[in-house]
Amino acid sequence: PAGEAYKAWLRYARLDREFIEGNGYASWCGTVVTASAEDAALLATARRELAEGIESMLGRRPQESGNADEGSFLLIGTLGSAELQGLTDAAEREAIGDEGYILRAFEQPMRRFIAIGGNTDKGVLYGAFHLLRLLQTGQPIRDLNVVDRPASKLRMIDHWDNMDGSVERGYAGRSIFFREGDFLGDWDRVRDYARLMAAVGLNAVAINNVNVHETETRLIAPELLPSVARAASVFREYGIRLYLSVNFASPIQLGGLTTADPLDPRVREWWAERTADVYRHVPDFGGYLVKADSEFRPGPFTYGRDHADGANLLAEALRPHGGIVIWRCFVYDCQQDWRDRKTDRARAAYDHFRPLDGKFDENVILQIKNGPMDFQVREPVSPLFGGLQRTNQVLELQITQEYTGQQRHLCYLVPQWKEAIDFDTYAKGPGSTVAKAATGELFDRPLGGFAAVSNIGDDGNWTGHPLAQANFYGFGRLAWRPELSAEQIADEWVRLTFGSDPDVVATIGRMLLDSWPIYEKYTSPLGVGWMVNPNHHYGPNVDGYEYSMWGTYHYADCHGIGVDRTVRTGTGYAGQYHDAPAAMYESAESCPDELLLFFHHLPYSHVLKSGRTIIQHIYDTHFEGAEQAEGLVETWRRLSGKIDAERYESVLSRLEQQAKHAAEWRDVVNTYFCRKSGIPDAHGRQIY
Ligand code: GCW
Repeated sequence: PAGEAYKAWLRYARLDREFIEGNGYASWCGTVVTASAEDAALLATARRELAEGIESMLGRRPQESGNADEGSFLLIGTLGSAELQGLTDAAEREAIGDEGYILRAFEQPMRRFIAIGGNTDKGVLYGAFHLLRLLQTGQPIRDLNVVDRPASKLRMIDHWDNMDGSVERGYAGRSIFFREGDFLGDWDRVRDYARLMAAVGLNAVAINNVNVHETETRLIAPELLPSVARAASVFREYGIRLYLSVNFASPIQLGGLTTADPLDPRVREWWAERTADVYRHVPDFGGYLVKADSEFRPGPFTYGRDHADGANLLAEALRPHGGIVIWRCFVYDCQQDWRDRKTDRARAAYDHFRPLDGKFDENVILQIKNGPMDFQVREPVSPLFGGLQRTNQVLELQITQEYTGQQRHLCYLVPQWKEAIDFDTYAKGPGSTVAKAATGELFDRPLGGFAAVSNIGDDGNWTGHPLAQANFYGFGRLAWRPELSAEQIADEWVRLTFGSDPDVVATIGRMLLDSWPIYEKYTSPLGVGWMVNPNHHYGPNVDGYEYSMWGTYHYADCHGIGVDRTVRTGTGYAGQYHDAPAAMYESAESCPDELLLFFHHLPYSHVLKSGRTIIQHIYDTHFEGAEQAEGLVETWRRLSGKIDAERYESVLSRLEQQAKHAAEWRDVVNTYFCRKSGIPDAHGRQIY
């Protein structure tokens, strides 16, 4: 594919000539000098990226050789090299760690240069992308002085790609990795993807679905490992480590054993041998990602063992090679009885994993979804963050828009993620945010970070909806620096993707920031989830999950709606939080409106903090949300002529679909609650 949308945030559009001169870009960027004792692999990548990016923006390819003694140039290299050694001090070298960098302008008598230095070549690569981003967004570079490092070690993308080429919950075409049971072999596309990842600081990728089916089980078998190695080598060029999702029952399905019992010596030996073979092919292999005892996937429960036994089995096999196990906490009873009001799916992750805190090996990380249910439009934060103190953890987010409009609706998710990341667990008193728990800072854990389910596929624009690229970009930036605001990220992304015309920047920025609230309004009121069609999860269906066994109820009847999750009269879920948030959620008075029905079952006439009743809130937000969805179409139309036709039309047609579909949501939800409650709309609007 070609075209503007394919280039995403690496568009490197030509900058205005006057601007280039005014900012001195050309004089700094005429030459790239690479300094390093050994020409480490990622330095070559960094040099190539700088040369190509600069050529595209400035119209002239920089020279890639030259010395660092005189003239003006970019100087890239490791801080240990002769050329960069004197430019920084021990404190800074320490501060940037093994993935960070310094980016600094020097004006000296014989020479002026911008140094991009890291302790490692990987740091240099991230520094190069940082400089390119500054140029692309038109920032001054004359007095550059940046000292930066990522907040966390693991910044990972999980693909739910199957080897037949399909993508579970994928809304942007087919897999870029697989087709018909084998690797697709389009390594150029994979490389383009690796560039996009590295440019936002991501350093890990799991290429296959956590639901590991028969063919995918063989990814660790001898016949597929050469292709795995090929994929790994492409990602390696960009500092990204490859991981595989594995099937817990592999010893049986692949190894011909009669058991996969984690404590059985033959099973341990099998994993040790298979894993050693994986490392023979991929020496820097990242490790295994595992979904076990969840939604019919095999796991340690079959053998009466627990999740620590299961995870530690794989940890033992990976440890000699420096690999890690990422073990998912998405474990719950998916065949529950609605009459049983004590079983609450929201409780499940905490109930399963909290008692195991401290039992996991050092190279195990527990991967916890942001909310206790499953990537709904609005959920509270999983209480497992703050519940675990002696276990490595990683926050799992969903970039692919399974429940948030499936990339047909606009829904910029960064504000939602920010709420999760900034949530205060109170695990060590005030200030114990999820960000600190996930990075490992809170309890001084050796490993941690952020993972998210990819929203990309082989569509020409990667993400189906061109504006959905902002979510992928935003995840990478947040994983690098969780303190960034949703506004900053939106602004940066729009400039990189559409240029710096102030009208374009302001308009698209506003559209992005408004989009999650709009989506929430016409879909899910007050923390109610799951009002979607079963299986594919697209479109309104208020009782779609009400009468099945997945534990996803809202209990709406003619009197009221919501799930009582209080300690006093409900499932007790609210008590899984530490004191302050537990007390806030326990009482309907202090529970924030947007989560009220997640924690409480209340009559339709209950008055919210906003002053409206629940039923009136449902009507008002649905009318308002559908109207605002229409407003997005109008807003976008005003940008006609300012955006290339391909992207303009593609966004427009999706916004039009969204507006129609939002009206359907409005009508289905409003009429359902109007008939259930028998209470009319206070404003007498037409309800179908
Ligand atoms: O959100 C649900 C999805 C499943 C997914 C599962 C999970 C990969 O509907 O498609 O399976 O979560 O996270 O394991």
